Amino acid sequence: MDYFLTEDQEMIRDTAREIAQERIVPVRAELDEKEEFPTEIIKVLAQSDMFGLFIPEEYGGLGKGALELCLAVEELSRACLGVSTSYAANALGTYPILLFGTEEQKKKYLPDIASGKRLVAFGLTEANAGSDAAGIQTTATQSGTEYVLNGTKQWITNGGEAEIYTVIAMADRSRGARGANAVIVEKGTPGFTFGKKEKKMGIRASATCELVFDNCRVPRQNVLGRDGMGFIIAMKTLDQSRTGVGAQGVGVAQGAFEEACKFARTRVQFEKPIIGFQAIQHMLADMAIQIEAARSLVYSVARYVDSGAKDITKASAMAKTFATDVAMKVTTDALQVMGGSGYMRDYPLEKMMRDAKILQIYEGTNQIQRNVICQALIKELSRNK
Ligand code: COS
Repeated sequence: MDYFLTEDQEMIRDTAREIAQERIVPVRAELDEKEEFPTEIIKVLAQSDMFGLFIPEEYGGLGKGALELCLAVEELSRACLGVSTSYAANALGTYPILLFGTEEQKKKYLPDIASGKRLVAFGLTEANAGSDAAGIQTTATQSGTEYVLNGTKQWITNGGEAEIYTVIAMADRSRGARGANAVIVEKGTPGFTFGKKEKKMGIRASATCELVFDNCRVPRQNVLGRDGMGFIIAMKTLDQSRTGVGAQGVGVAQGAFEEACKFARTRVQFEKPIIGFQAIQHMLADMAIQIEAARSLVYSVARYVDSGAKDITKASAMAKTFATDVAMKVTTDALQVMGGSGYMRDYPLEKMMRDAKILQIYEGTNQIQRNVICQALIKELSRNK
C-alpha cells in the first residue's frame, strides 16, 4: 500500500526504523527479562530529534504533527512495545502543556522536552479512578499563591524516570468533573516521591510506578488552563494521544506478522514448509488484511487530527480501538502459526503477545472507547434528526 507520505515523513519513518532494528531489536529480550528502562535507547532517540517531532519549531521541536509521531511510534512498536510505550507516554505527558500551557509554561518546559533532556509523564489514574476518571481522590488545595497536592497516582508510565509530571487533581470536589485542575509538578519538589514500582505482564522495558503527593506545594503558575479545566484537559489529552496507541497496535501487529511469515517459510512439516498449507495461508492473509485496515484508519485519523479538526474524540477512539484489537488478534494468531516455538522465549512472539494486551487497556479500555464512540454517534444522530 502507498500512503503517499512526503519525503520528510519517509525520512522520519526510516530513522525510527533504523533505530528500532539496530538498537532495540538486539536488546529487547534482555530489557524485558530484566524489566529495565531503556535509558541508552532514549538517548539515541533524543539525538535523532525524535522527542521534538510534534513540538512546534519555536519551542525547539521539528514542528511536525500526529502522523509523523504515529510513523515513529509504529516503527518502535514493531521492534518493542516496552520501548515505544516509554517514548509515546512522553507525548501523552506533554500534550497538556502543548494544548493548554501559557506562553511562559511552553517556553519553560517544551525546549527541554523537545531535546529529550527531560522526560514527561501524565498522572491521571488512581487506585479507585481508572475508567471513571472523574472519580480521582488526589486533591490540589489552594493555599495563598500555591496549590497543595495530596494523594497517590497509580500505574504512571515513565514514573520515576520523568522529570516533569502533568497531574490531574481535585481542587473543588463539589463541582464534580468541573472541579479538577491540571498542574505541572517537577521531580524533586518537596512532598513528591515515588511509590510502588509495578511488575507487569508485558511492556516490561517501560517504567510504571506510583506518584505520591504528601503536602506537595506547587506554585499557582504551574496550573494548566484555568481552574476547573483539569478533567477537560485530561480528556483532550487522551483524544490527542489515542491515535498514537493505535499506531502502537499497528507496529506490534506488523512485527508479529513478519515473525510468523519468516517462520512459516522455513518450518517444514509433512515434507513441506508450513506456508504451503491453506490453513496457514488463510491465517496470514487475514493478518495482512487486518494490519492494512488498521494502518489505513490510524493514518487517516492522524491526518484528520493534523487538519486542525475541532472534534477528534470519536475518530481517535476508533483508531485506538480498532488497531489495538487487531494487535491482540494478530499477535495471538501469529503465535499460533509458530506453535510451540512461538510460545518459547527463544522467539519474540510470546513477548509481543504479552505486550499487546496492554493496548486494549491503557489510555482508556476498549470498552470505554466504545462508550465514547457511541456517545458521539448519539449526539450526531440527534443533531441530524
Ligand atoms: N473533550 C471535551 N470535553 C469532554 C470530553 C472530550 N473528549 N469528554 C468529556 N468531556 C466533557 C463533557 O462534555 C462533560 O462536560 P459538561 O460537564 O459540560 O457536560 C464533562 O467533560 C464530563 O463528561 P462526562 O459526563 O462524559 O464524564 P464521565 O465521568 O461520564 O466520564 C469518560 C467520561 C468515561 C469518557 C471518561 O471518564 C474517560 O475517558 N475515562 C477513561 C479514562 C482513561 O482513558 N484512563 C486512562 C488513564 S491515562 S493512561
